[in-house]
Amino acid sequence: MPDIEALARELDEAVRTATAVRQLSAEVELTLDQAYAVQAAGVRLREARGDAVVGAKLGFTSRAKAEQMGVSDVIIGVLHASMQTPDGGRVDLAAGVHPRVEPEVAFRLGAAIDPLDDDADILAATVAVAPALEIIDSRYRDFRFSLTDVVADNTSASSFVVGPWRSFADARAELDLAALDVTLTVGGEQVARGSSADILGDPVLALAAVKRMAREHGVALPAGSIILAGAATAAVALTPGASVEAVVGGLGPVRVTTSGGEQ
Ligand code: 0L1
Ligand code: MG
Repeated sequence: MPDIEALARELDEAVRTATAVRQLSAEVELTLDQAYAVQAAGVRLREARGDAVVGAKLGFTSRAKAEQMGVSDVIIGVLHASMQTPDGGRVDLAAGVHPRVEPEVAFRLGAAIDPLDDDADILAATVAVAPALEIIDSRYRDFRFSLTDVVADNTSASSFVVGPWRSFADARAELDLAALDVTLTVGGEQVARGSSADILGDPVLALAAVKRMAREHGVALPAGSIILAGAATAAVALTPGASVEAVVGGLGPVRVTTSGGEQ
């Protein structure tokens, strides 16, 4: 039986010291449920340090990424207060191992959702939508991991930036959220281009997926939760001193600059 708490401490230490570790799966065979138990234990360690849960994120939402990983379902991770950087703010790459950035769509819940309650309507509880950047940072050497490794590592969650929020109801009425152009620019150069359709075919579908995954894996969705729906392009490695901008058509831009760190 794997020592869930010890594995969580090992990954937590890797986060706090920005040090790459070997894949857990090289030494311990974890089931998917055990990998989520490691993730949950890591969340408790952060909470014990006063780092509140502020939302959830999905990974493997693009068909290409899911096929690459040989998986048929999304994965869920937890967002903490310390991970959020303000729009236009700065991310210190020295705080990570080998950070990469991806353009996303974010949603905000106006009310808490109990994932165990069949009647809890996550679509109705969603009040806002925004462009977002997620900085992922696998704690495993060379960014190589198995499905259970990445789940245990809180789906590589590292930091995130949310652009201007707008009313979800207005955005749905005025835009086709399933067909927004997405561009990612680093240092003024476009490095990736995609569509919101690359997020599960429609990023709005991420809301139901988050509720289902939260139910299956014991993730909380408190009022005000920020939901990162998933990446619209492949992730791009970050270097220090870069200005990064994602534009999600109709929702507008979101920006961050990087400092510190080495690749
Ligand atoms: O947020 C994501 O899409 C990443 C999920 C974890 C896989 C990775 O680190 O690439
Ligand atoms: Mg992501």
